[in-house]
Amino acid sequence: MNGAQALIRTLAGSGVDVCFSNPGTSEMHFVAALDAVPEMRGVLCLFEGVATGAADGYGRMAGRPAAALLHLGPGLSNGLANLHNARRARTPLLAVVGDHATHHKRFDAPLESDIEALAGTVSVWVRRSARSADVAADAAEGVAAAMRPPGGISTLILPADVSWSEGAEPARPLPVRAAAPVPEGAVQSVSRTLCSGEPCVLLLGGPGTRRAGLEAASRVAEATGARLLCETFPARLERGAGIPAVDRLAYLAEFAAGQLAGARHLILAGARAPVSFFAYPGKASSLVPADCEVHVLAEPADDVCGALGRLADLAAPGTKPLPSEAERPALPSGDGNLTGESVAAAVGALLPEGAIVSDEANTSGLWLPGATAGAPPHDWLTLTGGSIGQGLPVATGAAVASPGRPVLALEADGSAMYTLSALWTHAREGLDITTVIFNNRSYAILNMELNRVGAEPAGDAARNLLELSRPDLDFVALASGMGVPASRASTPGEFCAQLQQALAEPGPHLIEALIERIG
Ligand SMILES: Cc1ncc(C[n+]2csc(CCOP(=O)(O)OP(=O)(O)O)c2C)c(N)n1
Ligand SMILES: [Mg+2]
Repeated sequence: MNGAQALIRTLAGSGVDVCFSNPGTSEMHFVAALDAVPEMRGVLCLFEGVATGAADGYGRMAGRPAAALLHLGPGLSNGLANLHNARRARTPLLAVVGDHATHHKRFDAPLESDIEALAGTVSVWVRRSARSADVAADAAEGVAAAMRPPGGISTLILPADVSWSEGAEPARPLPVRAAAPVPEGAVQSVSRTLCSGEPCVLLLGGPGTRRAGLEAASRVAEATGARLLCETFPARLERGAGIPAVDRLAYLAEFAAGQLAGARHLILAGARAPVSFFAYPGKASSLVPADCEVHVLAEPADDVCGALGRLADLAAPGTKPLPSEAERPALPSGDGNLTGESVAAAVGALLPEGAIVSDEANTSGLWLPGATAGAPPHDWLTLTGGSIGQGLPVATGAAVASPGRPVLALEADGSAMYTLSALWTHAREGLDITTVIFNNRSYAILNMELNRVGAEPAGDAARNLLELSRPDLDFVALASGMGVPASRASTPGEFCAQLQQALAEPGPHLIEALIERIG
């Protein structure tokens, strides 16, 4: 068996059975080996940022890594922005980066580059396999490292000769370390703080935004009066009717300050102490109020939900969680102008049970949390690292990980364009993804930020860098050209009819919602 075959068999045996791929010459033996190992599903992505974002979406939903197959340093570089988002999401993910054959490297051929340096910026584990006899054991170690709580990116660098040389055999999966339990003293200390009568905020992050964490946290909030919040961009937030609701910490620092105002104690459960997204002249970077003490109940790598459960048993014995009520907005109608608000109402009215929402709606998404709070239970995946171009790839991977669950990609126009070729993979794989493009023909948020950073008011030259017009983007044509059936809506009535139809039919659809920008 050659190295590539042993590698793929090892991955499949370790539960890594999907590989989002954009291969090149140095990965040809890996590609050829896919026919020998049918347990591995290769999914072609037309840009590496789609492959890495898809592996992120897959890992968030499956709780185990997908592989992303990338071509040397340049392929990895194209994938780095969404690996950055995956790192922030703490997604288990295995990047397999092909490289030149070992003896070829010293010739400094055109694609030669420092792959270790590039991988190091996002990875918890990096290994260059030296021999085909080692590659399977290396892969097993990489998978275990990616799975180690809190989860992260492992990068396996695979020289072409390691792939093609014989003498390899598969390796067994390695055991994965469980999340560390939080010491009893820490749980007791936080419980005393919560029961002190002083104003407390409990900030959830990481695994704490899953149902078990939310239910325990809700009990604590009910019993002690603590305010409940979660991080601004959770990797995976379970929400909807029957699940306790939690507000996300606001993106805008001035709103976040309002949410945290008056807190004497900030208790972190899988979240980090909140900071402003950007610096603004004369404003603080830390969002922790001046006289507020920070307590860590659980680090992201700890057993966050276990700690919250034990905390609830101490601070809230006998108290039940407070679930969200089932409640949907009325289906908007009529032929007025479509707005972010009416799109949100339609999504809230129609969101199917078990849906997975990949949310990169940006400014147009302001009304989405409110409109969907009482919809049937669903998962909400957000832009964890702030690097736009994540939404369509994450939807891809979430759909591959969760057959039978409808996926809704709520996508701003500017962000969509970074990784639009994900649509082709939606069509190629027949994925049940409905993409809604919020087309406000603008980098709207940057119009807002221009004022907030105290820059000069926008002149024509500045506006020229913030408006997505001249020419207008035609998302119906773009989607159709990649095999995704598409339509355009400019009124609430049109949008509702199109969304109903898209959700009713299996397979990918795209709706271009023409809306005004806010702000
Ligand atoms: C990789 C990356 N490049 C650039 C940016 C800076 N950026 C933040 S928001 C934004 C424009 C967003 O426009 P759009 O997606 O249309 O959302 P809107 O603001 O219109 O709601 C840009 C370019 C970023 N966050 N990430
Ligand atoms: Mg926009």
